Amino acid sequence: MTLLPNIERRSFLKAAGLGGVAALAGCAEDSTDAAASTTSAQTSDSSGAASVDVDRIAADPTDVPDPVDWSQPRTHDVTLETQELTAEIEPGVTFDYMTFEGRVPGPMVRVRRGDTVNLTLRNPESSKMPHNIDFHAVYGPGGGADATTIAPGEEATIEFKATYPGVHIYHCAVPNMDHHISAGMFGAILVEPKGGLPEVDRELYLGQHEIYTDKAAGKEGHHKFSLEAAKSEDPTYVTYNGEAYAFTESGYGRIQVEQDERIRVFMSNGGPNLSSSWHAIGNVWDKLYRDGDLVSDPARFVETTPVRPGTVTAAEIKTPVPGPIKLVDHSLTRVVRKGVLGVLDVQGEQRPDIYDPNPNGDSGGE
Ligand SMILES: [Cu+2]
Repeated sequence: MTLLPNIERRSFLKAAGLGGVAALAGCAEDSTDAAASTTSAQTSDSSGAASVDVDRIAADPTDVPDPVDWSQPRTHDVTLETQELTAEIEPGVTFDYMTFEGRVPGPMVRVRRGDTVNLTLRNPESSKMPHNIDFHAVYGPGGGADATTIAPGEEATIEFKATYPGVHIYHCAVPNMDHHISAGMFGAILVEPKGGLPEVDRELYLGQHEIYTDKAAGKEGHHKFSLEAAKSEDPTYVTYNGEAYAFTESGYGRIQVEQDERIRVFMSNGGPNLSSSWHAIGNVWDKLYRDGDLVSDPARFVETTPVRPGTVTAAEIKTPVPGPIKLVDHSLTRVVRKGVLGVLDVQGEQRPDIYDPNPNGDSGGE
């Protein structure tokens, strides 16, 4: 996969005169703000945007641990550090994220049913907030949250056995958990069944969630978390991997895949509030591991599936024809106005027996 470095992304947007999500999405209502902000100076000082700690908060969707290739129970030592980082939701729009390991979603933990996880959560001295972690793959108080609640400068260790299979979410679960999750604190733990998962050509890992801020989408400057917006469940942004339009030509670029692949996508919905109506435009969920259930027979040929907050769903697509496959939440205002769009780019030969965009052959195409 090729991803454009963030610096190219910013340069592209400045060169194109695009200041925000409204302009990118062709949204009329906020275009005044977008236009005004692009004509003002682009420095972060004058726009009110904060200086960023990292150029990129969005995890690479191809960063998935290798499949289980062992057949006896193992113990895994896993350390996760909570990191509070200022980064951009989109160019010119900064936000104070809270993360596991400085990325959204947090790293996938991948184990086999019956394995033991020795988990250390570390909260650095520089943090402002307490954090913890609730694994939905854990039998125990708070899924581990009760024993891992730590102040800045502390760490805590728990050990748990992955007794049941499935792909499950993990998230921060402190009292203000809606804020912490909206700031990025969620991920996935994949507990493979003892027989493993069917082999596929490629696996991808995405995380959808909502960001509730005190400004309109696309308004340049520093956006603060808005409790009012959260209580209304009216997010400013809905994103894959914490950034608006991250995996499109306006962001880090499309995710490059090949023709005739079988691709398994893991999609963790952190929420904190909204159910996703998950759909692949121009494709179908060929196999759907509904709600992350990896033991029942997968559903077949499902067009749109709910992925509720607090759930990781796995689904497989095939790529018989070239062109874009757009992964969306089919609550489409979130796609057009709020950022939740990721595009797979299938490279390959036309297959007119399956799809012919020009059956009369009368266009001036290449
Ligand atoms: Cu937290």
